[in-house]
Amino acid sequence: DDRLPIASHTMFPKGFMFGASTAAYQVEGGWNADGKGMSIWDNITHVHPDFIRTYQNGDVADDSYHLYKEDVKALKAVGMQLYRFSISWPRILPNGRINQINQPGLDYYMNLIDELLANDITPIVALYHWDLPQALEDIGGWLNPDIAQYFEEYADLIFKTYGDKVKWWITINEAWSVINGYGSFAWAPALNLHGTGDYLAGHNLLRAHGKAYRLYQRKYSHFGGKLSMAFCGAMCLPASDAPEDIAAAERCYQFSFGWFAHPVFKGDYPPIMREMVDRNSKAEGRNVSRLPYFTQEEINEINGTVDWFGLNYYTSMMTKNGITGDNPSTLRDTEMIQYWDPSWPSTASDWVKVVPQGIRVLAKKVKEEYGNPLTIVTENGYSDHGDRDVDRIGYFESHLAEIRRAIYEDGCNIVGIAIWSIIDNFEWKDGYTVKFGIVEVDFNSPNKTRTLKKSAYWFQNYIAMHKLIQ
Ligand code: GBH
Repeated sequence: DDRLPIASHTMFPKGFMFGASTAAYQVEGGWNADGKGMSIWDNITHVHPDFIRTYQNGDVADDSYHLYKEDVKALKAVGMQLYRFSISWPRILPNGRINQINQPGLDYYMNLIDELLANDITPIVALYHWDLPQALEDIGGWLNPDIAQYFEEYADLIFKTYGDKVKWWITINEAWSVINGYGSFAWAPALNLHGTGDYLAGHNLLRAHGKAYRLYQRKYSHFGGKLSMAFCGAMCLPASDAPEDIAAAERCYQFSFGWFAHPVFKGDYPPIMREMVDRNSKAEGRNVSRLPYFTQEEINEINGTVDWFGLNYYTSMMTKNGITGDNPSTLRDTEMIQYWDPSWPSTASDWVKVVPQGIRVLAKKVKEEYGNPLTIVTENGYSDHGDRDVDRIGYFESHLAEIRRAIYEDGCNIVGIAIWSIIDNFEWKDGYTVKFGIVEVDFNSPNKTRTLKKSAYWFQNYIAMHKLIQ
């Protein structure tokens, strides 16, 4: 047995993988280099610079487009065995469609993958981490049902090109964040179609994922890769023992993680979500529910389309029964009121409080809901303004301890973690002032000098101390 009880208090199981994550728009820069097309984040930050609190953008970022070898060096220095990065769709297909392929874009990721493999670092590759080709947004983006096919065509090219070297795939990173761009002003493309556009976008994200998965099964299964989505949401803890608060926390889970995980594991939306949105739609005098229906064919296509569970966890929220939020909206449909427990420490991100026990509750929920899937924690991290790196160490220490409890005490099948993030990078609406890296990046230096922080040295030690010999 790999899971020696004697090691349970300190060690991770044999084979457990440590690694780190980034995303294309947040690190690459080279926004128009060598034939890359525009993404919705290039567009929104150029047209509306005030969309970002600091008026910054990802035009140059960490310049990983040119400096990826420095990133691999940093990963290697810390002793990381996994690197999770994303491919920029418009770097490969400048107009989003398969009729125009940008060879330098394909070469870039090939070089990165080869560099990783030469350093014994296993790539986990996400096809979509939010930088949609602007050309596709111009024809409706994730609201356009045809996007599922465009995504399939893009996935086909990616699997064909890198399939022999990449065994771990994520189709969509955080569909629940993507839909925020359709349901609010807060995220690109900022359409604010709350309670309608978000459900439509989510529907097409699921259809796109299903098509990419089936395509892999049909054409590329000989590569033996494993596909997933990376799921997210704040973990919802009931505000009290009252049954109505426990039920509200359950709805909260099903309207975030469950919205996307339930369909890909079980073929359709969580029943409670179906019921609430249908009921509210009807009460609003609509004949058609705001939450679209899958056809039977689509259900068959989507059902059973994850080989592993990509779990992103940063924080939790207290949840109680009640009604709030725009009418209509996903929040209002959920019928919940959320708040942070005042005892939870803050971070530099307004939405992240430090709640390590939440990751264990979440992992257990995933185990129970979906039959204990193979799980990798695909994101987990702590933000500061460059001033709280010691608290970052405490964050990781406590979350890793909860992950061990989830493994040994709850029997969760967690086999690795890719923390957010190896390097400081473009933190979306917070620009470069909010930092998640364990490696500092000097954004003012021309070569974006990378310097290991204390937390990087801590991680190096931690990995050495907590891994059972392979
Ligand atoms: C992850 O998202 C992302 O995958 C990663 O790219 C990111 O850098 C990392 O977290 C750290 O932020 O502006 O108030 O509307 C985590 C989920 C989704 C949380 C978007 C913040 C917007 C908050 N995030 N959400 S707001």
